[in-house]
Amino acid sequence: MLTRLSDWGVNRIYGYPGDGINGLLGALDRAQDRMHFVQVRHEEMAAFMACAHAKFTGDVGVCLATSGPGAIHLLNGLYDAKLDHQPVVAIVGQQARAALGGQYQQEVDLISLFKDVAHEFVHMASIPDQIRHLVDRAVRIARMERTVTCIIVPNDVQELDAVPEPPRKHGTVHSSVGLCHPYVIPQDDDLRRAADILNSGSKVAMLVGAGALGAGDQVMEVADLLGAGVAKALLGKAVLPDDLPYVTGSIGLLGTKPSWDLMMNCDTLLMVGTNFPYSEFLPKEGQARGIQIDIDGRLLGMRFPTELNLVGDAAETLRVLIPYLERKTDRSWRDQIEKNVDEWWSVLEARAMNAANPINPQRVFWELSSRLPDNCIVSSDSGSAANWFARDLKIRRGMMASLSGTLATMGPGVPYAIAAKFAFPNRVAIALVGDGAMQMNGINGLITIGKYWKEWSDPRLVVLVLNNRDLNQVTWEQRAMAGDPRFAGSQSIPDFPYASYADSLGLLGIRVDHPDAIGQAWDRALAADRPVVVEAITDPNVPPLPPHISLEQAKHFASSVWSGDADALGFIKQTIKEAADTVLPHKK
Ligand SMILES: Cc1ncc(C[n+]2csc(CCOP(=O)(O)OP(=O)(O)O)c2C)c(N)n1
Ligand SMILES: [Mg+2]
Repeated sequence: MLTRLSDWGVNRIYGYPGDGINGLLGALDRAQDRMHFVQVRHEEMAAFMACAHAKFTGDVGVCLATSGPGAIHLLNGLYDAKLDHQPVVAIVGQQARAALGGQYQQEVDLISLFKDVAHEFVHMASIPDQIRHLVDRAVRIARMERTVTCIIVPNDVQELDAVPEPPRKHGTVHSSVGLCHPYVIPQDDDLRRAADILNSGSKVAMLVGAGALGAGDQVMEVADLLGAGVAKALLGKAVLPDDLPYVTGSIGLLGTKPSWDLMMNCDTLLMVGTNFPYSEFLPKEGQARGIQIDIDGRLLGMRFPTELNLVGDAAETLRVLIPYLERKTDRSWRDQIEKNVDEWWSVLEARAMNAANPINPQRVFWELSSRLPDNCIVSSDSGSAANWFARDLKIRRGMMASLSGTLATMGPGVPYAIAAKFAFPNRVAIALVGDGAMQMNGINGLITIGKYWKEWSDPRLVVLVLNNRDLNQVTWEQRAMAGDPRFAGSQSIPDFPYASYADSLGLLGIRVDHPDAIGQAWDRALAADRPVVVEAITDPNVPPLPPHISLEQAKHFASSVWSGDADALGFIKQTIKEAADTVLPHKK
């Protein structure tokens, strides 16, 4: 099994032991020259790391867990991979064949358990002769379908002699390693139709997502020709650098005002590699002519009634489309977009600099933004951090950035950063997470960092914790969506000494409770000789406002939910400050 995985180029497995996989662990011990086993604290973390490995390297990620409880623990991380279309192979143990069906200890119906998350391929080996083709098919299908696959191996099968080549007889399978991906491009007629639509529009908007990662040059060229503005779905944050004047940044609830204006005023929409879910942030039906490009035809024409749905690889499709595009001579639409973007950055700066109690979380991200090291890899988590990650960080060329986009689960921020360090030990990894996510998974991730960081050629991995003693994103959702006051019983979380805990693990902890200390804290963290936890004591009353909210709406919102909310005074003040920044002119 391990030989075949290394034939596929796999050289790292994230996992956790158990007697369901002792045969494989023994083999891993003997294969240390080829296969690195990374031991996590919890199987969910192994699955997040395998997902992040796939996200950051483009190769298949592999995780390993024992039968029963270990296998079950993998699930959430595997769904994260499945929903964000990442190739991950899960290998799990099972009780001995002779016990199956006997309500044996730790016997779980694993094929059924994994049938949804690994629906493209889940199989149990009943003899060693199957292992070669099960590995070949699991890896090939994971890569081809960009999804999760699963191999289940009963523990007694693991003890049998390997069969590197099945006997040549009826009823055996003779498989091989390797998969060459094709370029998928639309037909010429369809490209011409796309060009006609794009050439006849006068206000073109582009929306790019994770599928356009690696197509940045082509996206830029198309945007230049069409005089378009480009908004980025959350997982597409690293498609284009944020210092380009026509990049309007994120879209949606975590989005920016220029992205909102771009979508509300365009007459033509070109979507590339995105499955951004919230249609209300896209143009109204009938407002714009739409074209969508996606490698997966099943995902086309689903969020906006597009006129033309092109199946194709993002970079290659744009490359063959470009010769048909005419450069727009009227640049007034583009000029307006650039003006909006320029103003928006001033709004964000003003919002970041608003005083808060004690620290405004936006300021922490704002100060990090200009200090991001070249080629760093940034991860974030579900929570208010995702808002500031999406809006305030100016990503530059060469950087990578991700979080759990579609499942939007809490918990992957720190494990993603760990996987980034294993895949690229010479690059700086930065995890930006809330205290809830930190208590859920991050704290145990620090133990794993403590175990491994000396193996990394550049030891810098920085974890930012927004210590607001609150599950803040949901607190705001209670107020804004449900119209309820904050329910302290579900929202308050205990304080925890994140920085001193990091110290206790031999890492560096930096606790910041004053806005003037933020810059220095980042400088220290990014120059450290070991992994660092920056614990910022932040104000839970700073609202992650949706981008298009007016001052009136903000006042209305703040006053409509104030009754019974212990924090009303604080958050009304902060909300009005935030919203006012959008409408008041700014000094640059
Ligand atoms: C596994 C999981 N449980 C619950 C949620 C719902 N949820 C989304 S954000 C959030 C709060 C996160 O709190 P924290 O990490 O402290 O970040 P904050 O918003 O306070 O900055 C919760 C509970 C989720 N997305 N995933
Ligand atoms: Mg919190």
